[in-house]
Amino acid sequence: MRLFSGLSCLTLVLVLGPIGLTPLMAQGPQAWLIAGQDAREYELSRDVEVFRSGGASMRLRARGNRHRDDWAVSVQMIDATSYRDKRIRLSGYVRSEGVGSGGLWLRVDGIVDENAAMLVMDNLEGDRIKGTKEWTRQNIVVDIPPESVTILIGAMITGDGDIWLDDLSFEEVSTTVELTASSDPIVTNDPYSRPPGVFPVPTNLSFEHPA
Ligand SMILES: [Ca+2]
Repeated sequence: MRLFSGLSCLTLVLVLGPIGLTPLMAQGPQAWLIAGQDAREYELSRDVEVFRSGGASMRLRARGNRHRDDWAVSVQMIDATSYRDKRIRLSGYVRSEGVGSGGLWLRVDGIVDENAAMLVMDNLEGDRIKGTKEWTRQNIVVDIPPESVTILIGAMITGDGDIWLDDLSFEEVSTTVELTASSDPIVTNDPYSRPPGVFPVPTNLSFEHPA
């Protein structure tokens, strides 16, 4: 277990709102929500003009000129039960225009000593897309601990600009595939309560379905 030192404000704030992730505002593609302390400064939508495949992608856009340290995430919550003790790879394609930074993120929440805990977190810090960039593949590989209850996946944006996400995949991989983050639990003082809106399996990963 570790303290908050060295963690980004993103991690800290998500921990403070363990799984509630308020406010959750349904604006985007089916099964996707926007969250984060600055969520109102951003807009989540399904974009039918810019996409990598099919006829739509997911877009996160800053409303006006944002501060460099503002951020928001898109999120889908998945039941972790069937993924426990497995190595999972989340991959997808990210495109950006004038963005502070952006990229995939993944977090695994669960129960430790009957309290809510963040078990694994990877937001590709240091490896995010910046500025303007065409479709770029990103990967997150983590082991899903046995205490896991929910897996949260999505894209994050900081500062100004737009990012798009398309063609996500979420799959079990061999343990020979290198991890991008390891389990480093942060346990809260709050009892775990299961959030609403958890999907049994990853849903609408190509963003073809509108809300
Ligand atoms: Ca698509």
